Amino acid sequence: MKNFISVKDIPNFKKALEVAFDVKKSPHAYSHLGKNKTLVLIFFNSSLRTRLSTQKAAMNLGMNTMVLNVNEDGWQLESELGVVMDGDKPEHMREAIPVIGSYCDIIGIRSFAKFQDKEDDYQEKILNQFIEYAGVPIVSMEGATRHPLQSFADLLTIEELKSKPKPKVVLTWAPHPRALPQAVANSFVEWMKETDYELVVTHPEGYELAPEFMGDVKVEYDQKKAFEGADFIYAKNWASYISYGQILSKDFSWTVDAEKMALTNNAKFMHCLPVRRNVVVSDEVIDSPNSVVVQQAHNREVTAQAALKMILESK
Ligand code: SN0
Repeated sequence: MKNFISVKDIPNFKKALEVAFDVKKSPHAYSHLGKNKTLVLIFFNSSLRTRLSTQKAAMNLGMNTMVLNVNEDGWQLESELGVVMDGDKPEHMREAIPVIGSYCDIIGIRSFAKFQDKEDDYQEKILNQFIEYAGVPIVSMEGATRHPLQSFADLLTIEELKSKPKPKVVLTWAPHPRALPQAVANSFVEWMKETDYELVVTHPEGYELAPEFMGDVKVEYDQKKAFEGADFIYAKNWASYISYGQILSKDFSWTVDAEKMALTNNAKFMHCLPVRRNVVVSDEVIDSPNSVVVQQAHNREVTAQAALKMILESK
């Protein structure tokens, strides 16, 4: 595997899952694979799980890691080509990226949707500049449109917990005080489409995800109907794609609560975290034994290690 940006980068989906199970069983079996190799993690946005799990994954493989929080510690980077740089950004990505690449063997990069320009976000302008100029493999730690490390962990979690070959998996929109990217939801749909699961997406009207991700995935606008018989409930807020970046609703009737969970087939509750309690999900649900958010977060380490291992092995 050269880069890890989307599910399409994985040469073999089934094999990738086997790698993840193997890494989970024996996290230290490949501690020489990354010897004398360095992973640089570049953050343009906040992180807790991604930073720690990816670093830990690299350490399990014997890699060295360096982390740069661009907005706090680095120079502000210009990304537009051809601009007169007389403003507040002292350095251009055109130099910064190959410089970073010269210090390491793999780069992880987090750069959320900016919600200024739909095309810029959906063309993954920042990630693609890294792919073009770094000279080393690039791992997305959440780009503008996808969060593949999250989706890989979501997949592993469902595989570990499913009690039938084709579970009903429901992705539900939930309210939120801020406009959040579509990346987690897009990516989840993209990965679930590679499985045999029954996938249903539910959200209020106006929150339709991009057609390039949804394809013919079933949308059920009635959240309660969507929940009926579900084996997994995956909650996530996202801002509107159609009215790009806007909050069209903060309707608390979409919060995942115990009453709605009672409609399911004793479903597991999933969320990528961080989660706003009693906005996205009630305390009662996230504190219940059916909540698997911590296992899901732990699997971030496992699948980051699987992804890094696949890259190191093909270098
Ligand atoms: C990010 C998102 O894409 O939704 C990262 C999720 C892994 N989430 C947030 O930025 C949440 C921030 C908030 O204010 O709750």
